[in-house]
Amino acid sequence: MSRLPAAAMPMSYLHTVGPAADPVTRLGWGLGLISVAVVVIITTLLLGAVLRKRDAAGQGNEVARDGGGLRWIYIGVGISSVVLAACAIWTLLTLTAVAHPATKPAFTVRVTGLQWWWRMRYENGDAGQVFTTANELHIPVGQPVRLELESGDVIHSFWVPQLGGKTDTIPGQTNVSWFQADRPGVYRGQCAEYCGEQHAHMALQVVAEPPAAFQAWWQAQLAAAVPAPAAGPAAVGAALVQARCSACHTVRGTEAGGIVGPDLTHLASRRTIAGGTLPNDGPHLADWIAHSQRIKPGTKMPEFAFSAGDLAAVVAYLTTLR
Ligand code: HEC
Ligand SMILES: [Cu+2]
Repeated sequence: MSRLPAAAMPMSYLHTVGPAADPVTRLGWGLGLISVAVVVIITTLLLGAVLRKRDAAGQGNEVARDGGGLRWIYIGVGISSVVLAACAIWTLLTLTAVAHPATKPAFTVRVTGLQWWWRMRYENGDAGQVFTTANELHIPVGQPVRLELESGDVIHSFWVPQLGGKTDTIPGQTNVSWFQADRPGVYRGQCAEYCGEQHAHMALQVVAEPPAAFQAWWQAQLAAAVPAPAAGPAAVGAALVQARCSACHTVRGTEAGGIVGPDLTHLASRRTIAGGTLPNDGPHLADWIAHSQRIKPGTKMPEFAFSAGDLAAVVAYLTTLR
């Protein structure tokens, strides 16, 4: 069972790509450099003072006698105060800059943290334009997206380091945030608040696409699931999914309407499954259905002891759900 190579999805807050994150990165570097400069200057002055005092030894302490020491203390406190005040002002300006997007967000996604995956509900004012997916957010490049963050169980924290800071998801509360990706790409995110056994397997991906590609994705997600074929393995699989999986999973356009697990209507369009734990392909789907408790011990997805034929049929059906 191969895990996803970490290098496939960079996750670095030093390489940010949007206006909700860039000012914070600049501030971080700025405060870091100022701190280094302060250490270097203080060390130099201190060494200078020690060496000078040694030279002056034996000739009486001039500095103490003419009161010059006190003057230097005033100058030192003055310089420190100005530098600290400048840092505080820069920090406040940065917080203001990332608090709200410059333009109206394109749409809102309601992200729910759950043990141990992310439900993502795209809202668009119009009830007919709402759909739900899991662990993979698609956004148009260069446009701010509003996020409503909530939890279905314990406290989680939503964090996509290249796009913005962390925001907790707290039961009974909705936290509002936003982000924007200025370059197309796939940005990895991760739950950043310990939330139980499989906290480490609660990742997500943000796929930033040119607006046309995003629109195509959006339209495809709005559609109901591809109907199951009338015969063959996928038809057998569709019946098994109705019988065994529909209590927890939704496949829009069928009778499966469960909401305990991820919406499977367009499962095959996603890159990964189970909170970024496995690549989304036939062998890994089969592995997940048969051994979910071995792959993610404690997950609410039970294991199924299907015959080899039935397992292959279920997977055949799931891979049609483009
Ligand atoms: C008791 C509820 C329950 C049942 C029954 C159930 N699942 Fe799940 N399923 C879940 C939960 C919860 C998750 C999310 C687990 C995680 O990522 O930790 C999940 C995740 C999945 C995923 C990964 C989806 C994604 O986008 O990450 C697939 C595929 C899946 N289930 C298929 C099935 C199939 C096929 C069946 C029936 C044979 C089934 N499930 C039955 C609860 C259930
Ligand atoms: Cu979590």
